[in-house]
Amino acid sequence: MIFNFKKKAEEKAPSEKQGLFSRIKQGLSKTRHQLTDNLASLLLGAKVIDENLLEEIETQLLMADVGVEATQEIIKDLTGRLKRHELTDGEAVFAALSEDLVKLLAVPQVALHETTAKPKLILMVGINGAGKTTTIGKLAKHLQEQGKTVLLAAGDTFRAAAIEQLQVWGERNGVPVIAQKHGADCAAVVFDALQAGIARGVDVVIADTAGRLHTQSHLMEELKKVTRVVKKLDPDAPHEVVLVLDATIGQNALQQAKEFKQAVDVNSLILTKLDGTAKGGVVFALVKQQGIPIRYIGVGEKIDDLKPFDADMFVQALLQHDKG
Ligand SMILES: Nc1nc2c(ncn2[C@@H]2O[C@H](COP(=O)(O)OP(=O)(O)O)[C@@H](O)[C@H]2O)c(=O)[nH]1
Ligand SMILES: [Mg+2]
Repeated sequence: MIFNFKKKAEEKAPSEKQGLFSRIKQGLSKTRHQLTDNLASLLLGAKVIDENLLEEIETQLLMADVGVEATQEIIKDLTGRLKRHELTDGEAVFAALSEDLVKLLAVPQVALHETTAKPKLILMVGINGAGKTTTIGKLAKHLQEQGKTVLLAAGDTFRAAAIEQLQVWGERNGVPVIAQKHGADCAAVVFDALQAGIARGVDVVIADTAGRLHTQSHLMEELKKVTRVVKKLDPDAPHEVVLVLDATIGQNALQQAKEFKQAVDVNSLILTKLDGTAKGGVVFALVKQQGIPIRYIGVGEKIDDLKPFDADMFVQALLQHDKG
């Protein structure tokens, strides 16, 4: 009963929102088992709410990869509440924690396609295997469902298979894919695609790029070149640079984000593979460190497994204890 304090998203929700909620909840099950089940037994068993209990909460947050900075911020707030005698029971602690977690995620959540630019150019960056190409396939479908026309650019010219992989997603979604040969200049491919997008009047052009390590400076230079070249067609392009990060790497995602941000002007994040990890707390660490919004999260390999990120819903899905 204790953890039923807040079911806003579910109660208010029309069935579509409820479906989204349960899918996110399901996708977060590993992290939830790690974090929420442990918190639940801690708080349900707590006879007194004191600093020792807060220390145990701290450990649980760190173990779920919430990160040192974000965890300290939460514990500082809880300590303050404890001193003000606001934390009278486990339920109050849980409610406060939930509030703090939502607050951590409170950076402006601008819709991906909110710009008036047409086409809007979205550049997907990230290391190999992060989930860029798959995410593009999913995002294309999501945008189409919202009535947007989409065109894809096979900008990962480094690996031959990557071009084919994107073409498969293009076919699956019935959207055109602009591609050149394996080894072609990525900037040229993206330029062509944006030009085609302008000529065809499409709403969104999504460009794939080669996976690179942040230590590979030539690849980082190539990325900068892409962002320079497209400005010849639209001085505001790329309108969004999305860094795709694999959630299963936990805290290592922080360093990756830092390095990418040094090379290009990353302005949003997509976190993939949350379904495959107990380290989903990295969401909080990333937003705290980067101060940029998470747009979407990946909760599976299928085309419908990309979900818009909503801080409130995410925290509720994470903290909802099944035995409630
Ligand atoms: N479980 C799971 N797998 C994912 C998710 N997103 C991507 N993948 C898988 O991660 C692998 C690498 O994806 P890919 O798009 O090729 O990565 P890229 O190298 O960055 O383009 C593939 O096997 C995808 O199916 C996700 O949200 N959940
Ligand atoms: Mg790829």
